[in-house]
Formats: sequence, C-alpha cells, structure tokens
Amino acid sequence: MSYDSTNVFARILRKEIPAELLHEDEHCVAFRDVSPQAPHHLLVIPRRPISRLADAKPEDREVLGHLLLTAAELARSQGFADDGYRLVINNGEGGGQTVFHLHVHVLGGREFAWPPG
Ligand code: DGP
Repeated sequence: MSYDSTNVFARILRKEIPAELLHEDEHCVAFRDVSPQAPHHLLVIPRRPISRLADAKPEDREVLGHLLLTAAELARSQGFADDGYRLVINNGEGGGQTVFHLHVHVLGGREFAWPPG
C-alpha cells in the first residue's frame, strides 16, 4: 500500500505531535504508546516511511533488524526485560493495525497469554 504521510507516527517523526522519545538514532525512534495495554508499552518505529511490514523491501533488512535489537535494548534499559516481554507487529487492518507506519509494540510488566486471542 502507498504511504500516507499524514499518519500520526509520521507527524511524531516531524515533531508536529509531541512524544517523549525514549530512544532515537539514525534508523528509528521509540516512545510510549498513548493507550498502554501493559504496565510497559513502548513503540519502536523506523524513520523510513514503511506503511506496514508487508511493504518492507529487501533494502529495509538492516532497518528491520535494528528495530528488533532496539526493542530488546529498550526492554533492558527500561528495566522489564528480566521478567519477559512480548513484541507485536500488527500488519494490515485484519491484523489489528490502525496506524499505517510500521511499528513494533514492546509490551512488558504482566503475563501474556498464548495463543494471543
Ligand atoms: P496498531 O493498532 O498496531 O496500529 O497500534 C497503534 C498504536 O498507536 C496504538 O496502540 C495506539 C498508539 N497511538 C495512536 N496514536 C498515538 C499518539 O498520538 N501517540 C502515541 N504515543 N501513541 C499513539
């Protein structure tokens, strides 16, 4: 799908909407989810305009790996890694995606059921 640069995460990247950044580097930024589904709920997003995982390309390989490593590092630095945590990428409306800028949810601080439901 084509990328709509009016989405809320694009606006956070452009600093049109405030967000306390927990991490930022050349590839990604991270901040808290406005509607937390766990005591710790972070979002890690690429700076690149990728609508959803299904639209990522081979040249995004390094960025995608970087998102996961950053998520793991944030779970450590935010102090919830030792108890376990969950990463979620919702892909497309049927997958529960509501903001069409790729993002990794990092959830921690509670137990998580499997299957996720
Ligand atoms: P998803 O459903 O996977 O597309 O997740 C989108 C998440 O984005 C959802 O958990 C709520 C969060 N969110 C939406 N708008 C904002 C916002 O303006 N600021 C922040 N920090 N999070 C937002």
